[in-house]
Amino acid sequence: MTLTLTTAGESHGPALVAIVTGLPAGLVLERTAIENDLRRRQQGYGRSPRQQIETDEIEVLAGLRHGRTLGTPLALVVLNRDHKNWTWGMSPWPPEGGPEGKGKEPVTLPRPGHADLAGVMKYDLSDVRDALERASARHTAAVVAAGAVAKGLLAEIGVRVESSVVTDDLEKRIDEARAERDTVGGVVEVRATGVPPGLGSYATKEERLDARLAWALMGTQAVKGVEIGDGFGLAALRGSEAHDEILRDEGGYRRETNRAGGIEAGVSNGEEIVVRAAMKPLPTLMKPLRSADLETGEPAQALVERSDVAAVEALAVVAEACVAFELARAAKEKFGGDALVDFMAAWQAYVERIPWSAR
Ligand code: EPS
Repeated sequence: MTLTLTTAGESHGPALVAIVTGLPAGLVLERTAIENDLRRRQQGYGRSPRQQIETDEIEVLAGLRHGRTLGTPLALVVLNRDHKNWTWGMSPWPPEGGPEGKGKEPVTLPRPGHADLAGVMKYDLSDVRDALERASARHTAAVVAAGAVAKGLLAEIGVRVESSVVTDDLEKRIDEARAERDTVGGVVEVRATGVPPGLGSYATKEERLDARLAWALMGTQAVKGVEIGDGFGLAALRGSEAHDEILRDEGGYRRETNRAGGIEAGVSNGEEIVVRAAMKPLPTLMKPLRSADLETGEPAQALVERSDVAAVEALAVVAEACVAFELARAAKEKFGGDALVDFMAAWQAYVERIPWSAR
């Protein structure tokens, strides 16, 4: 059984939900580790005042007993504290009483760069809110919760996943953009150590680890580019400069360089996994771009509402979660196991068989 993640939840609805299936039984989950990642995602320079309203915590509804997974679907909930301001506007059922609170006026001014215009056309909507609520990056709280669980499984086999922001001078860029009522993006990097060779496969496109990482990252709000290792830079090099020569010593096979970012032919090669994601500037602008009113068709300025100036530091944490989940999924496919002991035994036997030492 592979790992799967299903999420549900709107930005200002009652809650976000994450259901993870395929976890082996007997994995100890640390509540503090999950909530620590949720906290990290909320921090970062340039975030919106929304983050002062939210204090993301998880509730576990299923799949865990006394801190250990049962091998059954794990259901996690992150409540939206801001929902109390939207109880009429985001009521799942037809609301009782008169319109009150936020979300009572329909949004008809689509923002360039957001889901707004495509969403209303695709789903036959008249209120942009029906599209933007699910498209919102608030969703990434559920992804981070699931990623923290995946990191717990990976830690059992010595895999560590960390992230950072690569873009320089981010605070200065954010300050300047805020002063000009604008937004900025940036680039984040995720590195995973201890990943054994052989995760993913060249056998089919779907199994390729690089394709899976790119899918997971590109499926994250505001990501417009993904590269593995030296990625786009490799295109300018000669083959003799681009590939990582194979050396052999008493520890096994190793490379002196890692331009491939730890993946060759869609398979991990035992080196550090290095992945980058590029985030576009956020589309909700205090200085709005040109748009058209959906009701009248007349030229108008796009919707202006509370938002982040930048969420690049948050994306680093989200990207870390995405990479962790995909690595855990690939590890679960390789080592199997209904119980953690079986997963561990298969991993142990494998790393003893191959000439490789962790890095
Ligand atoms: C988002 C808009 C903002 C962000 C939100 C993503 O939300 P709001 O409209 O409530 O201020 O704060 O991100 C989060 C709430 C979060 O927890 O990351 C958007 O349009 O994508």
